[in-house]
Amino acid sequence: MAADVKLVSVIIPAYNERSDIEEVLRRVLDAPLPRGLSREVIVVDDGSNDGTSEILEKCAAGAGRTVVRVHHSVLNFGKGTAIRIGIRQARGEVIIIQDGDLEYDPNDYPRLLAPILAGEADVVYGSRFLGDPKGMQLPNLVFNRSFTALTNVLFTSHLTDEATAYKVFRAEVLKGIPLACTRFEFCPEVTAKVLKRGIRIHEVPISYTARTTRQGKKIKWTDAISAVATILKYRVVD
Ligand SMILES: Nc1nc2c(ncn2[C@@H]2O[C@H](COP(=O)(O)OP(=O)(O)OP(=O)(O)O)[C@@H](O)[C@H]2O)c(=O)[nH]1
Ligand SMILES: [Mg+2]
Repeated sequence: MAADVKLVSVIIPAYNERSDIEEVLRRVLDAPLPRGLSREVIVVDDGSNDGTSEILEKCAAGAGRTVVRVHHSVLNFGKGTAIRIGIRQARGEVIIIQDGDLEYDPNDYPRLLAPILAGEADVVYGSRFLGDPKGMQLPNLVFNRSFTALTNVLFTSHLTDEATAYKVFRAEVLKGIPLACTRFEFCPEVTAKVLKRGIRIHEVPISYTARTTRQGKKIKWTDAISAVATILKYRVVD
């Protein structure tokens, strides 16, 4: 049965994204949405100290009819904390997690939303590997592939891209899953908890153009260790 969706909440965690955040917001506000849907945008600026906060205030004020709410944290608490703050504030029936950089393309929203609108899925991941990922560094590629394989073995799933940032949920489902993540463990924690609840993750192909650490990528090899520890932990505990 088709889902009754009117409002899509786009949650953007952002930390020191001075060079990209204005363009990200523009693309999010301009992105096509299926007929009848409107959007709200919740940016969680996590103690940025590079001018991101000021840019966000200017953009929010000039956003026109779309609601853009900016939450400023005093300190840097991490991407996972920022997403949890965004989830609490979201009022839409569907939640899209949108990174605050230009690696992912908001033009993919209709494709990401389609399975939920058709009533075929509660959770949709945008798979970079079903699309044509550009510029992904070899260590990231190897980790993403291996980590997805590990997830599939642990949870008897058939994912092609667990660590994608484009994760879309029916809000009711996501709000019903208690999360404890603070930094980059959002992805493995939410994946484990969704799969453990017997909820199928539907994947659709997306486009992706990676950025490098010099261009602002913050995830580090230590986050890979943390991801493995997190997925193993939530295989065992709830
Ligand atoms: N609020 C908040 N956002 C963060 C933090 N660290 C990273 N981010 C945001 O999270 C997003 C992803 O960070 P990246 O450094 O690009 O890492 P990535 O490889 O794309 O990471 P994932 O897609 O999360 O696996 C970007 O929008 C960052 O601004 C943080 O400490 N707080
Ligand atoms: Mg990124």
